[in-house]
Amino acid sequence: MSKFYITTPLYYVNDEPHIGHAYTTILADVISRIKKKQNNDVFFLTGTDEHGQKVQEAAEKRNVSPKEHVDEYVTRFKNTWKKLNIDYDYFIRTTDENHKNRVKEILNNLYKTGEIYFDEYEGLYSVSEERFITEKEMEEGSFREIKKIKEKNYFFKMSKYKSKIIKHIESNENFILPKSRRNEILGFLKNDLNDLCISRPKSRLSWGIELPFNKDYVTYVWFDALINYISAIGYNRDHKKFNYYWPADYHLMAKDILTTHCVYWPTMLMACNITLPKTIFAHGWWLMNDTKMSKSIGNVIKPLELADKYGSDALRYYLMRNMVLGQDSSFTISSFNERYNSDLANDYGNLVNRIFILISKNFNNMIPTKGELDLIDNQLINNVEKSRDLALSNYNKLKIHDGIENSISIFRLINKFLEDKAPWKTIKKDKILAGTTIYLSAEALRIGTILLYPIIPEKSKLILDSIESSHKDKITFGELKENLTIKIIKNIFPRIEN
Ligand code: ME8
Repeated sequence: MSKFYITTPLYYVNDEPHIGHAYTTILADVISRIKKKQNNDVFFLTGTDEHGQKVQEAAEKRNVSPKEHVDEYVTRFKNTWKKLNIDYDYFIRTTDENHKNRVKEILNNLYKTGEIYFDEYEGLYSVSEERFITEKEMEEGSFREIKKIKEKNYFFKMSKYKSKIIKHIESNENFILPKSRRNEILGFLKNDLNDLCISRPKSRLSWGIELPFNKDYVTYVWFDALINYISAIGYNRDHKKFNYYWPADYHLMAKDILTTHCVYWPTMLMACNITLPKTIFAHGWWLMNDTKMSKSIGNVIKPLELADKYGSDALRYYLMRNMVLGQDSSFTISSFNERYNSDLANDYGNLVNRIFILISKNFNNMIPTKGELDLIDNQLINNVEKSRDLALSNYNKLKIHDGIENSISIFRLINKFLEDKAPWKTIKKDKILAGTTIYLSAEALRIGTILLYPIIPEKSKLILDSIESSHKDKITFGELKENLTIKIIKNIFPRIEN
């Protein structure tokens, strides 16, 4: 058994969870479930980023302490993940005592070894992004509320690691994926790399982790938040656990936070003499009318509303099927309805109904026994096995949308097989022939359903339970028990009527 450690970003606790957050988290959940099925010892981490200016301001506005504010707001993320069947192993909050202590230890060590120094600095500061920006970044225009600030601060010697990080990226093809993002970071590193300001004076911001070597300052939110990936798995506390899970196999995120993860984080790790993560994977954005979905623009779709209306599986399915990993994708209600109706209601749901009705009507709710196989039967088995192998190989390459398509194509094969064999006709003359057709259809349905389990865990469990199977079972033909009395389920994916 090998270990597999996967993480999502720590979402800003102030924001209400939207489709973008849901996408990354569902993707991590799907990958975790796929890896578990392949017998990996998976650790799946998610959580919330709870310090900083915006949290402090939001708490002041609500007239509560920042701690009360985050304790209340974190439940919105936890409830959403519960509703969406996110099976994480640990939920970390940057306000956890353990996390804060690890951050302080790291700061202390880096200060002692001279990796952090004190200096006066005059520069451009983006209040909205809570960080100093370069002249070039200001000219590019994506930063708001820019002020010129002159103050004394602590700096991490990030510039010192410039050639080392370039070398690492160049010699590790899978360190940043997809390739386009890797090129983007290598392009960014062609410019000067500044040292990183890692403190904020308390006169400006008090809601943060206090610097262990100067009580008048708190830690810059990114320097604090990135450390979660190691503090959550026992860094400097549970050495055995840390050495087992680290380095992370996948840090998942969207392309908006590439620089912090591909430059700040690795250089911080280098300064601490810690191995770098294996892969940083940046997926695309969910767009609404060609603009990124984000709270500040106010064009967000709330996942809970969709999940309440159509079920969490329907939402998980749409998000996984409609985004090609790495590319942007547009969210529209009409594409949601279309996808649901064509794949889940028609191809899958109707097939489940059809097979279950055939079994209840003609075989007294029992899976029929199978007789001799003919050419068409063997063709079905071959084609289903081909689709299954393609699905597994695509899942392995993280081409989740292709893996789903291969799995759904199994249901289309079964539908066609049933049309060709018409067991509702043959049953009158040859019960064994019809029974064989129905047995093979139910068995192929079982295989397709197990393949879709990581994407739609709730509905697939209902179907598998009804035939006394489980997602852990083998996906080869011949596993389904003959003469088994099944629980008939009806209308598993009711059509969405517009
Ligand atoms: O950046 N499409 O938190 P955040 C796809 N706290 N994914 C999206 C998305 C969209 N329109 N919008 C958000 C932060 N996401 C920091 C991270 S990590 C140590 C600290 C997802 O709440 C995507 O994963 O802004 C993106 O990278 C993340 O939410 C940003 O979350």
